[in-house]
Amino acid sequence: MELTIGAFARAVRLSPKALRLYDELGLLHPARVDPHSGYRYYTENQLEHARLVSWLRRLGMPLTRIRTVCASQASDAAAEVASYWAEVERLTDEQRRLATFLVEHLSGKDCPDRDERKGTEMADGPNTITLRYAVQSDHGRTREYNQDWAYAGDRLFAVADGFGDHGDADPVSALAVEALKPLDDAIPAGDLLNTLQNAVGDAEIAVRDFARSDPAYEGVGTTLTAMLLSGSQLALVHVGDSRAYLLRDGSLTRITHDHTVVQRMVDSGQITADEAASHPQRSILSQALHGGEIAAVDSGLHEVRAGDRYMLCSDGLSGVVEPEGMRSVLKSVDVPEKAVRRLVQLANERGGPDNITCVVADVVAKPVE
Ligand SMILES: [Mn+2]
Repeated sequence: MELTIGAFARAVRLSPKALRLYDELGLLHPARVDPHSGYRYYTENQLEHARLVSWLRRLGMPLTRIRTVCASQASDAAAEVASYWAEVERLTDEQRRLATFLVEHLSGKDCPDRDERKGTEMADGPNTITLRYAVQSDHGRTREYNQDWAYAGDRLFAVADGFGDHGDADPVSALAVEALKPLDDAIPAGDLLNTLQNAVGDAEIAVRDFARSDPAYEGVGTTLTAMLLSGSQLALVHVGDSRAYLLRDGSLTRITHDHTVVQRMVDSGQITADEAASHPQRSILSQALHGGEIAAVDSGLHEVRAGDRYMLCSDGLSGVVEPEGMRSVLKSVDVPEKAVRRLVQLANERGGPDNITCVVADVVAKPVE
């Protein structure tokens, strides 16, 4: 049965204005628009869809993800909502820590000894944070093609490692990275992490569309690890087994968790981290951007400090150069271009069994003039 927009709105407890907005956003189109009067009509079959959209908006889910949920089978949709909510909780945790820090910081503001607090990030206020960076991607010694793709700019850096047969097309990793690149020119107003997550949603759609565009592309996909700087905050998104590391005060910390079957075995205590490093199935991914299930993307916010050095790499580097080898290069080689070159060279010296891609980004504080 056909319903007028008013009747449909009442049935789903939304305003006609909200329904017009959903139409504009591509979330829910009327079943029919009268060509003469412009009146919109809906069908009863659309009631459930409308309620779902409304609930997802109440959750605060970004539009691209709502579209994905609506287009998915129920079980995939459930997994997507669960993954979205896990991200929200992680973000809330980060924000809680930041709020606690701010309360402490601002409480100390009236103290005459506040100059002693200069070691904290906020006391670096009159400085602007910029990045010095370099990127290199190399075939390695044994692969015919380079399926890695990377980008480094003033705000954005990203590494992606594509897989599957893509014929003559650019590697799928390129689709993912290109979808993020507009963020390097301008970050839309709003929450930094949400902005980056939305862009990853776009990247995922680009990869999915490509993977489904031709049966020959079945099984193609990519990892994606990316960071976006705004002010003193770096947002991080990560899916797959490329990695991000932070060198701070001389020690190297991995800040991403591999989405691999073997890492799951480590997490559940079935094998040790050492066994994982040489496990024959170590490159089998548990999450990636591809034509199938929606990926559970990890994300987080980092407060940067002047002197921090971030490094992103594909598994062609981390698979053959142990953390201590990376740390020693990152600590001793000052210029990012040279550090990147040395790391790629190290991986090639160890056989270069895979494509090798590496980004190094140094956090530099520039005094405001
Ligand atoms: Mn690889």
